[in-house]
Amino acid sequence: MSGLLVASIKELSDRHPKPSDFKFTYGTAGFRTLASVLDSVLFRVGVLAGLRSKKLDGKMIGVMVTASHNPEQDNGVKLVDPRGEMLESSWEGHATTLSNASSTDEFISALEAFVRDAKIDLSKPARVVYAMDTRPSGPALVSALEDGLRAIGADGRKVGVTTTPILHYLVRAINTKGTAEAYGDDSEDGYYTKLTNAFKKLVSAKPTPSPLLIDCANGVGANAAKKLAEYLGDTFSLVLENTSITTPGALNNACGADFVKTTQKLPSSLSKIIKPGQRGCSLDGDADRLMYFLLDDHGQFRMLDGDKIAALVAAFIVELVKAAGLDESIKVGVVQTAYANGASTKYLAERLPVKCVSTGVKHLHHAAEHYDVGVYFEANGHGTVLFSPDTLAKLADYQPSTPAQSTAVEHLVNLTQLINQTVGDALSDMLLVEVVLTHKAYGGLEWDSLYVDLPNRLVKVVVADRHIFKTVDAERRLTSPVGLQDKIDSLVGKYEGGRSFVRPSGTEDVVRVYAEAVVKAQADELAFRVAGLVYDETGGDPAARPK
Ligand code: G16
Repeated sequence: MSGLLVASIKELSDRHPKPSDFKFTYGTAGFRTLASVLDSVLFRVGVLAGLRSKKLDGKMIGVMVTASHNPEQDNGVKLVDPRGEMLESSWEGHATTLSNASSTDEFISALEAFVRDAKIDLSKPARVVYAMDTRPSGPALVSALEDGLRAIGADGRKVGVTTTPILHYLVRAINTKGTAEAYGDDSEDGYYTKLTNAFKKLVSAKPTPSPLLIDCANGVGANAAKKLAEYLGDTFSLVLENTSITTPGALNNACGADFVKTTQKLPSSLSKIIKPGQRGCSLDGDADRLMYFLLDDHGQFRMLDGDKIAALVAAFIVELVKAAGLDESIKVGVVQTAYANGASTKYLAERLPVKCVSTGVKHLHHAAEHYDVGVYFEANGHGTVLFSPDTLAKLADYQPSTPAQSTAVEHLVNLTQLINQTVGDALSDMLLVEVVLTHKAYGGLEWDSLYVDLPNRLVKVVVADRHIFKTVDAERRLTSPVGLQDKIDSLVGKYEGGRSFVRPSGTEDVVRVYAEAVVKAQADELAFRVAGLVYDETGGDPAARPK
C-alpha cells in the first residue's frame, strides 16, 4: 500500500479504536452484537467493502447496517456481493481477522498482508452502496462506515433507511444496468414498480384478495409496506399495524416475525383487531422474513411459517411448469434447514427433491442454485425462489402449443419478476403468497391444511461460551462438547416421533435448541430437557436459565 494510503487509513482508523477484550465474528448474517461496541467494526467493514469492490474490478458492493430480528440495542453489518448475494464465504474469515486487530498499526499490517495475499490491485476503482434500518444507533454507525470508505478511497452511494432486500435488489440492479441481465431500475421506485407490475399482471382477471393485516415489527418494513400499498393502489389493500418506528424500544418488541415464530402467538397489539379467518402476517426488523397467521373459526391461532410458504409456493410452481408443458426440462427443488418441521419435509419430499443445509441464507441460496427452479425457505420465514439462467432463457424462448400453455408460461415469467431473487424479501414473498392463494382460491385455512405441523418447541440457552458447540450433518448433530450428542440421542429415543438438535446461534449470544414430538406437551418437555442438558454440560449463565 502506498504511504499516502497508509496515512489516510491510519488517521481515520485512530478515530475508531477497537474496544479491548471484545472478539468479533462475521456470523450467520455478518457482524451482529450490541451497537455500542460496533464503531470500529463499521469503519473496518467500510475499508473491506472498498477492497472487495477493487478485487472485483470496481463492481458495486453493498453494505447493510441492521440487526434484523435482534433487540433494538443490537446492531450489525453485512456485505452484499455484486449479484445481490451474501459475501463470498472465503472473505468472512478476512472480515473477522480485520475486525479483531487490536490497534490501528495491527489493522494496517493485517490489511497489507491481506491485499498482498488476495492480490488486490489497489489502483482499481471501488464502489459501495449502503443503507440502514431504523435503529437509533444506525446514523453513527453509518458515519463510521463512511470514514472507512473514505480511507480506502471508495465511491459511496448512500441509500439511507431502507429494507435489507431493497439494498440487495439495488446492488444487482446497479451491476446489471444496461446489460442483457438488467434486473430493474436501480432505485427504490424501480423496485416497487417491478414487483407491483408483476403482481398486477398475475392477479388480473382474478377476484381482488381481501385486505391483509401486516405487523410491521415497528421497523423499516412499515415505511416499505406503506410505499408498496401506494404502488398497489386498488389492486390489493394492506392494513398496517406496529408502525411506530420512532418509539424507543418498540422495534421487534412483542411483535414481528421472530416473536410470532418463537412464541407461536399473535403480537398482542393484533389480537384485538384480527377477525377469525382474516389473514395476517408479520415482517421482521429489516423486512426480510415473513410469517403468516390467522385465527380459525374457534379463535385458535394458526401459524403459517416459512415451511408452509415453501409448500404452497413450490406446489404452485410445479403445477405451472407442468401446465406449460415444461415438466421434462425444468425441475423444481426445495432447500430447507434442520428447523423445517418434519411434516413439511415429508409433504415436500413426496412431491419434489428436498435438500437440508445449515442455517443461514448463504447456505440455502447456494444449494437452491443447483436446481432449475430452487425454492428455499427457513422455517423462520426467510426465503425466496431462484430461477437459473438456463430456466430464464427457456421461458423466454419457449413456443407454447396451446393457449393454456401460453398462460402458464406467462405466469411463470411474471413470477420471475415478482420474486426478489437476490435474497429473502418479506414484501415480495407476501405478494407471492397472495398470488398463489388467489390463483388457488384458497383462504388461510385451506392453505394451512396442506399438512399438519408436528408440535415443536424452540428455546434459547445462554451459556458461558457458545463457540464450544460444533455441529455436523447440516447442524443436526453435535461433535462438541464431546458426549453431549449421545445424551441427547438417548433422551430423544424416549419420545414418540421425537427429534431434537442443538446449535450455536450466529446472530445472538445463545445456543438454540429445537425439539419436535407427536404431542405438544412432549415437544415442550423434550426441548426443555435437552436445554437442561446443554445448561448442565456447559455451566450456563445462572441468571439465564433456558427460556
Ligand atoms: C439471519 C439469517 C438467517 C438465520 C437467522 C437466525 O436472519 O439471515 O438465515 O436463520 O439469522 O440465525 P441464527 O440461528 O444463527 O441466529 P435475520 O433475519 O436475523 O437477518
